[in-house]
Formats: sequence, structure tokens, C-alpha cells
Amino acid sequence: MMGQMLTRAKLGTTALLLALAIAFAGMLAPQSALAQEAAEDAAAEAVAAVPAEAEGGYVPMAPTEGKGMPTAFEDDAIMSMSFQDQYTEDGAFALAMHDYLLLPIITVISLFVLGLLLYVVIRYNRRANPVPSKTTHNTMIEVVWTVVPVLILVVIAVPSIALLAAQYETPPEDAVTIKATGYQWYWGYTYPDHGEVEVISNMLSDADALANGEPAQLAVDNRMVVPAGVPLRIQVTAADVIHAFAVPSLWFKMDAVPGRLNEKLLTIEEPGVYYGQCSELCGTRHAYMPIAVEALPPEEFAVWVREQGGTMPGEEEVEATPAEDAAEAETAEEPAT
Ligand SMILES: [Cu+2]
Repeated sequence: MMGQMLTRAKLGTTALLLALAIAFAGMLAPQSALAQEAAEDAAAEAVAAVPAEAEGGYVPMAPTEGKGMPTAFEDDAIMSMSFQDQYTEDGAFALAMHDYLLLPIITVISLFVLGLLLYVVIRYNRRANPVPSKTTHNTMIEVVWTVVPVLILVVIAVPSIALLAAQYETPPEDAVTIKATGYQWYWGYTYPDHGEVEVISNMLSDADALANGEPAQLAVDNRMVVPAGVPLRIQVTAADVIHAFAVPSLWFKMDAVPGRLNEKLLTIEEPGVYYGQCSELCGTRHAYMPIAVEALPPEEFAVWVREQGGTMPGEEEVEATPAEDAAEAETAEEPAT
């Protein structure tokens, strides 16, 4: 008896160590084939659906139906059970993990437990089994029902910890910084790399949103415009109470806490309009402070920045330096003398 208990304890410890070792290996390993597959799928789906830019100026992009927004339940009931389509590498990985790993495991376990319950109810009820067995131990089955769940958890832990690590990746040095500030009850976006650009973003009325061809209660007057395909350093904070900056199709959710600057890397794979909402109860108009992120090709983003009176990094107000002004004044005086 004692020996048996010891063996079982040893087995448990070994399984635990194995689980930790594999989980740690998963953290170090680059994203698995699952992620690559998902990313390829997303890239294949990437269509040039962006309307051609009118002569120079910035024109707000028309959103694509079903992209970066929730879909109507009656249109596509099955798809509505999962997440929105994802437009970041982490999001594609997470979505694939949910659809191809977690959901199948949940389904199989639920059906298996349901089957066991039905079997016991039918086979071992008092009428079918009047004299119950007095068995209290079965080493084999106890080992199995310990080891199998451990193995299932290890299988889940490997991609799960890899995803967790990927989500905490530090933005590279040259990432474009955008600071999102939550206010009661709207969002403000500042662009510290681009001069004095500040965007105040309020929800459009339902009538205005629908007239624009945008989803009601998600459309805003001024969007958070960002470049697509380049790393963004999104800094999130709040000016009054706690808000949360969340865009489901970009796999992005981060608390906006007064006095704190939370930071997260975001790389949006393709141009588009992506909608989100404040995701922290922040007061009476919490439900009416949506987020609209418009990802533009980098050239068009530069056009937008200039229209907002900002500058692109490296071209800071070259035309208005005091030295140049002085030089100009001198040349203007010369012909007179
Ligand atoms: Cu809020």
C-alpha cells in the first residue's frame, strides 16, 4: 500500500515537472506552425479593398462589411460563435488556437462526460444494479484520470504560454508611438512622433453613422489613424477614471488607468477600419465611447499627418527655422541697396 502511494506521488511529480519543462520550451520557441498557417490565411484574405485615394488629400476610408466589426447573428450564425476575423499575428494565432485546439477539446470532454453520466445513470441505477459493487480503489483508472488531464493541460499550455509571451513583446525602437487617452466619455489620440497632432474622437449619432455606411454606435467623428504594416507603440492612459482601450479584431485590450502609461506593441497587417469600444465600466456614457482605428498605407498616413498640421519624423519644420528666416530677410533687402 505504502509503495503504491509512493509510486503515485512520484508519478505526479514527474508529470508536473514534465508539464513545466514543456511549457517553458513553448515559451522560448518561436510561434508554432499553427500561427504561421493562420498568418498565411490572413495574408491570403488580404484584398486591396482600399478605395483609391483622391488627389492628394485624406478621405476617411469606407469600412468593409464584416471586417473589423461584429457581424449580424442572423447572417452568419456559425461564424458569430467565434471571434471576429483577426488582422494581427497574435490575433490570428489566438483565433486558430481557439478554433482548432480549445473548442475541439472542450467539445470532446463535454461529450465524454455526458456519455459517462448517461452510462452510469442507465447501467448502475438501483433497478438495473440492485447489488452494488464495494470496489473503492482501482490503481489503473486513478493513474489514467490523473495523467490524461495533465497531458491535456500540457498540450494547451504550450501554445497558450507562447501567445502570452508574444503579447508582451516590447515594441522596437523605431515603432510609431500613438497615445490613446480615455476621457469621460470619449477618446483622445496624440502622436508624439508627429508634432502637435491631437485627435478628439466622439461617437457619431446612429443616423450619421448609418448615413456614412458605418455601424451604429461604433462610428466616430475623428478616427485614430495609423499606418498599416508597421509596428505601433500604443500607449494607453486615462485622464479621469479607468477606461480600457479594446479592439477585438486587432486582438488588443489594455486598461487605461489615470497616472499610468500602459504600452503594447500592435502591428496591423492590412489597411482597414477596425472598431472597438471602451471595455471598463467608466460611468453613465461608458457604452457610448467607441473606438475606430483606421489603418492606412504609410504614404497615406503621412498625408493625413500633414493635413493635421503634424510632421513626419526627420522633417521637423525645415521650412521655418529662424536661421532661414534671417537669410530670407537679407536677400530681400539686397536689391534695395
Ligand atoms: Cu470608458
